[in-house]
Amino acid sequence: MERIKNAELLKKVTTPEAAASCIKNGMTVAVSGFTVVGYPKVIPAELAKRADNGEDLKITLITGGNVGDEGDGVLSRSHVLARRYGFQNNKDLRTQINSNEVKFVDTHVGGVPHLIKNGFLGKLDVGIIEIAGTTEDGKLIPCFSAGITNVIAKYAEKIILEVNETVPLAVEGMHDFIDIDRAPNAQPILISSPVSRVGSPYVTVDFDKVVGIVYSDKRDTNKDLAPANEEQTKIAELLIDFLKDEMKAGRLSTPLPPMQSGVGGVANAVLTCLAESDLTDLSVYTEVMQDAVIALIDSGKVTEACGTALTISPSKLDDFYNNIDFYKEKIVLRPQEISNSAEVIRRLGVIAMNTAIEVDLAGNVNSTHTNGVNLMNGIGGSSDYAKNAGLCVFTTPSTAKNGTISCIVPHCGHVDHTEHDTQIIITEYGLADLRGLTAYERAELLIEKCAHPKFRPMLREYIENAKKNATGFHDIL
Ligand code: 0RQ
Repeated sequence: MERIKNAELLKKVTTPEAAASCIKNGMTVAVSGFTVVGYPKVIPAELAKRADNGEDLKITLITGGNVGDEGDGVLSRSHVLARRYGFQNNKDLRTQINSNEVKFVDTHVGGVPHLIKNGFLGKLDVGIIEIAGTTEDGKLIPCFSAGITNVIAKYAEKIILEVNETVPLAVEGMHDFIDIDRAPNAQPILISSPVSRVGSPYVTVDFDKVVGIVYSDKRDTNKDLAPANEEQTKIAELLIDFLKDEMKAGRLSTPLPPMQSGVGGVANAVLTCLAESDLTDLSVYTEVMQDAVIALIDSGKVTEACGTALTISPSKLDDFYNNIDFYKEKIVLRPQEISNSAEVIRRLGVIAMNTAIEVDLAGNVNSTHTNGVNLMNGIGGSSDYAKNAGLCVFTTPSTAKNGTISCIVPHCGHVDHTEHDTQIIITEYGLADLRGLTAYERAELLIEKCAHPKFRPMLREYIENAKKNATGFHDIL
């Protein structure tokens, strides 16, 4: 079946070579997609081919979240990227960022639309948007992410569309787009629950800006998630027991406020353990929904969920596609400006659960750099949630690199989330509730509850030495 149902847009179908010809050396290009879904794959391959054939082609690339290997991987291996804004988690790109070949500006996910709309990143020359199809009146039906798609459609000077024929057209209706005006005219976002709809399922685009449409048969390259290990499961259990105690004490509502869960093994373990717990009437207000959210919906524990991307593992994809109408009632895909909106996160009292690389004795968290200097992925949306959450949780194994490095450290080599925002820290050894504690108290609790026993003497010694030399309130830290 023809996926472009609008006659005027249908005339714009062309070859990848012709469509990509509008992208020239030095331009700024923004692409749709978030995590490994909904990002263009055909045009990046075309740009890589041109660079491999000797063309001088370097671009600035803006994304909403990370994109799959056919985006960042293909472009970095062909040395097309000069500058990069947004979130990334590609190993080849990471190497080029850490060797300074690619200039990377780590950007809050929730803040990317603001940077584009206000021209803070310069002119947006070309936007590339992957879609499942269009409506008869030419509205765009995005794939399984929303990200910055609506912002690209509005602010890019030229648009290329990639129609992905592997994505079921039944995705239509899963999105809820709302265009927020620039301040001071930004309208309030009247979302009262994860699935309350305030906008349109479609993205509108000015036909005159569309310079080419290409078809794609390239599937999103997602991988099956590894099952949770013992350490991750222990962290998840500690968190769930804590949430139950908080509900009993009346500090958290029953049912719980919506939950946000970050990326990585611990984050997935938490959601998996929630599915096995006796907690019910759960809801999810997050950035990336993965398999565990589907499992929670299947088990009846989660009644509603929203995020800016829905990433399903290959082994679970057919089941999901076969039951998509069932899930469409319970899942909404929102643009990242809304999924990560401080206003909504604060009002709903979202429980933010993110992963740290290291936590220092004051409670500051580093989630982006190893050894203080090497970028791992980026801040992503972790701060959008951590800073505005009703409850802010960070988890980390107590050690890294086969137990050789303590993840509880005297000082973080790099700080992403300050002591003013972090509240609950959990490792496989225990949970430290830092709320209402002084810096001294926080340090002691983190050592006793969270640090690996073999690193506790070293951390205690640090505190004792610092105390001896203290001349002021915070000198120990
Ligand atoms: O290194 O890959 O060489 O083995 O860091 O660590 O334990 O595999 O952890 O996959 O859960 O990711 C914080 C990176 C955790 C992720 C982070 C090394 C470790 C390993 C990865 P290897 P693990 P995970 C909103 C939420 C920021 C974005 C975010 C992340 C590698 O969760 O990117 O929160 N967060 N987004 O060995 C040296 C230490 C270390 C260390 C770990 N202390 N020292 N190396 N490692 N701790 C949603 C989105 O934004 C999409």
